[in-house]
Amino acid sequence: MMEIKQCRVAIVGATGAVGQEMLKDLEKRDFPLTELRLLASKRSAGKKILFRGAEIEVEEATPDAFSNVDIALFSAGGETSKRLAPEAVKRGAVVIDNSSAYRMDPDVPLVVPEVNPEAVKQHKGIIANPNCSTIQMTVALKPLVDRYGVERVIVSTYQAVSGSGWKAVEELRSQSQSVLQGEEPTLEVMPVGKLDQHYQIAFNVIPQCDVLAEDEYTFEEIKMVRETKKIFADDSIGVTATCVRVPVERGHSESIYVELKDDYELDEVRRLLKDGAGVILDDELGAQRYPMPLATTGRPEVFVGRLRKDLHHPRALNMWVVSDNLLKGAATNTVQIAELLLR
Ligand code: 25A
Ligand code: L14
Repeated sequence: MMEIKQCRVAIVGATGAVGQEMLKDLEKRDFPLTELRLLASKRSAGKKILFRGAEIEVEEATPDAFSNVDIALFSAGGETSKRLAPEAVKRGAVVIDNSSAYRMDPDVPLVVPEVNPEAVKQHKGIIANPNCSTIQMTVALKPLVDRYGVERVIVSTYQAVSGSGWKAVEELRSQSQSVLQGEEPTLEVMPVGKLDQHYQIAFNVIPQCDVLAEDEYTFEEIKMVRETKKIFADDSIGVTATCVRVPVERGHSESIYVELKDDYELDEVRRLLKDGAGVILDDELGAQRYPMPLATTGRPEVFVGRLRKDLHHPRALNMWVVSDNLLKGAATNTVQIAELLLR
């Protein structure tokens, strides 16, 4: 790992749903940068964006835009990362990439700062930010992995549309409006797949996030399986995922069944989660307290509730995990990785 002396930062995809949150996080967390460059496609070049009270002009992301950049935060989709991340590294930058392009590359650390911060040290220029659904699940599992070991995980997700970018958020809003006005909604974005076949997401639920991958699983589901093993550096954790899109703007929810390796007491699990790094336990069903996407929007933590013993398997438990997919699922985790680099 090379040492970073100055801190000139670039955001690639600065005008996007995640890029905008990166900008706000750098501001909120008082990130010690000396210069900030905002990059996007040609379409957005010339746009002006406020940062710490001053206007910064968006530039087209080209290879030479990375000269004199120390850390480049990428969130402009996989194709852009494949094309430009090597160019940034060639020019001396460390890339922290939000796309799925490099996550499973053995030379690229896949990092959740609360779970495997030490992996950052192995980087050769590129560090990958995991998938949003995977990040929040691993933060919630970490205290259980450390104390009991985890044998098996069965997860179903309830994913917000902002995971697919601004276009998807706009689609949910305009479809909702059309339906309420008695008009025919336009179907253009959801689900994001390989076919030109779309379904209404407003007032509906779509059991497909991302494209078909293999063995009848979607790529989003496969990412959860593979990335979880890589982050915990343990191929033996058995993960099964079903990823579902719901008409929510922001905040992914997950129903998680966990089989532990050791016996457990629910009180102890509760204590461990309460003290877990980056976790907020919000769990009192009798008082109708549990995490929900609306309440987690804008917050950087992972929220856990609905903790209960499985009624069949003595070493299993069930929980409900919610987090802001644009923050801990993307922008905040990326900025936290950048903070690790500076330490
Ligand atoms: O390619 P993938 O992997 O399938 O990724 C698809 C989408 O996923 C989002 C991101 O959406 C991406 O487009 N995404 C990526 N990683 C994510 C993550 N970890 C993620 N979502 C959640 N979690 P997005 O729209 O929010 O952000 C896209 C950003 O990338 C910039 N970009 C696109 N192509 C680029 C590029 N930057 C450099 N080079 C390229 N070739 C993009 O910049 C944006 O910042 P932009 O200039 O396209 O500006 C986006 C603005 O313009 C509007 N807009 C979008 N499409 C059009 C448009 N305006 C006119 N015509 C259009 N066709 C948008 O409203 C936005 O404000
Ligand atoms: O792999 O559409 O990081 O919700 C995460 C969000 C892929 C798309 C990733 C979505 C993206 C996914």
